[in-house]
Amino acid sequence: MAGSVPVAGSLADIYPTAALATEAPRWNDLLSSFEKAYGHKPSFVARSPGRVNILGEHIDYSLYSVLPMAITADAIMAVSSAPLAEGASTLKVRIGNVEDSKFAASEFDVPVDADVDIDASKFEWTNYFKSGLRGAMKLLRKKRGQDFKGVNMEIMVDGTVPVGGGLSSSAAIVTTSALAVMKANGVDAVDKTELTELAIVSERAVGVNSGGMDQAASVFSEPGSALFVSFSPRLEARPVKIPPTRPELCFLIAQSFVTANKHVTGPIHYNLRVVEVSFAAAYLNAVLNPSGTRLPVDAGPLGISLQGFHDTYFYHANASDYSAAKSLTKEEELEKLIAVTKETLTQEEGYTREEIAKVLSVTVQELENRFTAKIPIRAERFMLRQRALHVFTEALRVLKFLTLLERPVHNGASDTTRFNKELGSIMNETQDSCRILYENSCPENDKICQIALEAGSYGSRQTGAGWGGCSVHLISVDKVEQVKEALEREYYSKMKLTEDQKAQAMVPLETANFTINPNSKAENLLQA
Ligand code: NG1
Ligand code: MG
Repeated sequence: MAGSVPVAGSLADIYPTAALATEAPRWNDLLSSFEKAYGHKPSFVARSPGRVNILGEHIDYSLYSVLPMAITADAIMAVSSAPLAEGASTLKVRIGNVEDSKFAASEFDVPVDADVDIDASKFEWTNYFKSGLRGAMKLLRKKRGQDFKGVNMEIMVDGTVPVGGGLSSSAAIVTTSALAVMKANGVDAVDKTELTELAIVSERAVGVNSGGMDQAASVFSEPGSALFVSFSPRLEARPVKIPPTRPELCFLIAQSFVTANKHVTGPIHYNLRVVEVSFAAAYLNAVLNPSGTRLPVDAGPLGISLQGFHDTYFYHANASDYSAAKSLTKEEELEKLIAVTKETLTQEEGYTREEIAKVLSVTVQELENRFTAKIPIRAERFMLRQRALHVFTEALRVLKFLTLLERPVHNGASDTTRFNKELGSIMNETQDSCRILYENSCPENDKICQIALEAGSYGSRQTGAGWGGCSVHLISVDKVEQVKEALEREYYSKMKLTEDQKAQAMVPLETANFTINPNSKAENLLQA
């Protein structure tokens, strides 16, 4: 699916009707905060949404396909720009946030002849803008020549995606920032693939070595659809519609209010997983592929991935036993990889650096230079078996889920219930796999899933990076209230929540209208 980012005509092009009553005043607040801060009107507003991941958890950076969808919550930025003074050596950015008590305004200068400097060791909200700026400037220089200098910018931000909640607040801000910088520099049609790729690389500069799911969902999603995103052999996204014959389905998002901060816990959580799956790819390659085989360099954070191992493995299998391997479907390939992983990575207790280095025929120092110098982590043992098994089984679940979701219903109610149960049980398997094999769940989300299932959810799982954040539940519309009441009674009522938190705790997304126009630059919306 190619194309460029559309210019929205009005807020009604962007939000579902039900959201307009709160969005219109919010946009007006943004515009008046801008004027108050800078003394004039902005020239445009850029926007990108958060996302919820339906299926495919922690496999995007192994370059396997995932199934997220955009949500209504988003980041919006009002922007104005001014040309640089003659001979200026820096461009100036002034940036503020509608919630200035939480996100303090700041000003900074960026040398016009160097990359934007980001100190990833300090957690500052403006780093996300800086990373979008840095990526966009790189792209602009590629297009317009290395001496392209950019413009001064004034920016006011408002975000409604909860931070650390697994709904991708970071990608929403990075993508909006990149879009805003492109537009401020006169690019009117931003190519979606370019924007996504630059947002992925930009976000890594903030210190999280993420895959590309969030950025792709933020840029490519279409109203009323989930999105099937593939990363290999190249970034591709296509909308996935739930057949209109199935209006009974609904996804409910529930917050745990456990905040995961990847910037603090990266070395033992997210970034460690990235290193573990890259080790697993190298290890499986060393044992299972002909000696001397090198994995292809790819878009994974460390330049190799389990998908790269996958392709190489079947390439060699095809070469040596053409008839046997040739006809495997994607599903059968994954089944085969699950079996060989169980036979090859037998150590339940994990692997030490020494053990991995030995199999890769390198020294421990060389192993560290290659893998952990770029992504610092803290661990003595690496759980290669568990992590690889999660990735391969999860990749398989995504394919099965997609087939089921798009299958037309033939026999009315009985078919429908059966399909919904099957879809739900795939989500439940994902939750088990995250809890047991990938170890990225948390007791609160396990509890929330259990409560929801007992109250009638078909399938319940933590969504996003995990170790907190939110969960997603597949429910039939007539059971939503029942599930919400159970969660209220058994989870939320036991916490001290603010009114805002209470309002955000549970958000149902009906299939008929579960996404919004995802990524729009809106001009002349001052009257909206
Ligand atoms: P969250 O933390 O939910 O925004 C992260 C990664 C994704 C993906 C998921 C796990 C970032 C920006 N995004 O998402 O790429 O790996 O975890 O499936 O870190
Ligand atoms: Mg994020």
